[in-house]
Amino acid sequence: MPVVIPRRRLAAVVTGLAVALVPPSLALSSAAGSPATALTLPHAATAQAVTAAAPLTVSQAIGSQTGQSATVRGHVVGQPTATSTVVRSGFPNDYALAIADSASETSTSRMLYVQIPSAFRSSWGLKTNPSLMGRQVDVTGSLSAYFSHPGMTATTAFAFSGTPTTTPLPTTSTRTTPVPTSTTSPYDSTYYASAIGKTGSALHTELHRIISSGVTTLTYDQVWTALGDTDQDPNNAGNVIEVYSGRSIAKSDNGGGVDQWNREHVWAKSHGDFGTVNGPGTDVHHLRPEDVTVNSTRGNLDFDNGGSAVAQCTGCLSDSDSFQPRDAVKGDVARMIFYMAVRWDGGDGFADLEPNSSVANGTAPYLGKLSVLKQWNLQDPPDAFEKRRNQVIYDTWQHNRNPFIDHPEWVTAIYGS
Ligand SMILES: [Ca+2]
Ligand SMILES: [Ca+2]
Repeated sequence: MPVVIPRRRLAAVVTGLAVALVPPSLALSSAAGSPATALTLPHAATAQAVTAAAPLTVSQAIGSQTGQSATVRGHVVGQPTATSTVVRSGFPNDYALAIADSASETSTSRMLYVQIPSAFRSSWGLKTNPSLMGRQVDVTGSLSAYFSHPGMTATTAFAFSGTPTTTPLPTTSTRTTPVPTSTTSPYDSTYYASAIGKTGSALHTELHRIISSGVTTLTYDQVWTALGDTDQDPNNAGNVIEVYSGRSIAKSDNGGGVDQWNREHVWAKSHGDFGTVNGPGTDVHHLRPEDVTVNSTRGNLDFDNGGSAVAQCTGCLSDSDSFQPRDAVKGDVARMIFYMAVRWDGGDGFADLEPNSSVANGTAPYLGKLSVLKQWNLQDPPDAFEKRRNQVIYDTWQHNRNPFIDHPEWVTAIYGS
């Protein structure tokens, strides 16, 4: 099973007063129950980096996107939600900060986008802590792009400037309890009970077992009716919402004609060549209504950022080897791909589907681009429409769930950050 198991980073770097703690969703390992005192260095951090006396300015950090670890000092100026969008109020979640050398900066070109790993979100996320706006902070992590913008990823420490770079533990329990705590689901004690506490390939294997048990497999004809239910327009019960284009269209206006909607396979069915026989090709978790023409433009392209505008699909881009959906469904697309990878593991007459780093997969049972899909999962968390869809599929149609809608952090737990 070609699962990429994140390198274990059960790491707490303790150098004098400096403490850098990786998020618990990454820190958990098969060594469940072992104390989190095994000291190893995070992948890109060095003792020098976390104790460095002179932090970089934001301007220097923007000009030094080398992947190296560094500490950067800047003022919190908002939350990035897309490459060129930083919100300054009404923060949607705790996933990212934008920092700048000036507390009054409004140009995103002079901002650094800082990823907030799950363990730090309750203390350093703007939705929970809007009073952070304007504060000067020191952040330590890898100088590399985030939201396709100069950034810092795999952040290992946050501190107010002028204080020791000691980061309070997000919660006292996360160091020793082998359970990701950033998301809870009503199904944790039932449907997911046997998966809780697992990471990496063990989590992949257990989720595969869970979501492949007791499943009702639809026929391709039944998918029409199912999509009318799962993707119903919340404002018009006679319509569905097309996934990429976002257009509301009559449920009855389906078929193969221009401007009708049809059944889009988000995991393109040629990638693994599963067709539309009962199985991956009729798994409604990744089937969505889409405009016939837009569906044709997407074709079997892998997913990636960039390209030119797509007709009839506002916010969508495509080029010769990839397709990018509108911002509002980037996470939905990513979580559908991760669902398919865990649901379909071979041994049942179908290929073992997995995401990879390519945008030239053709008919291989892979779909890219993994790094971008992971980014989309973070930047577009599940909303009410996506959650309702998962519930309707579980209650009415297939009786299995997409674990990554219930626990988006499980993408990181299985596929790394
Ligand atoms: Ca979404
Ligand atoms: Ca698989």
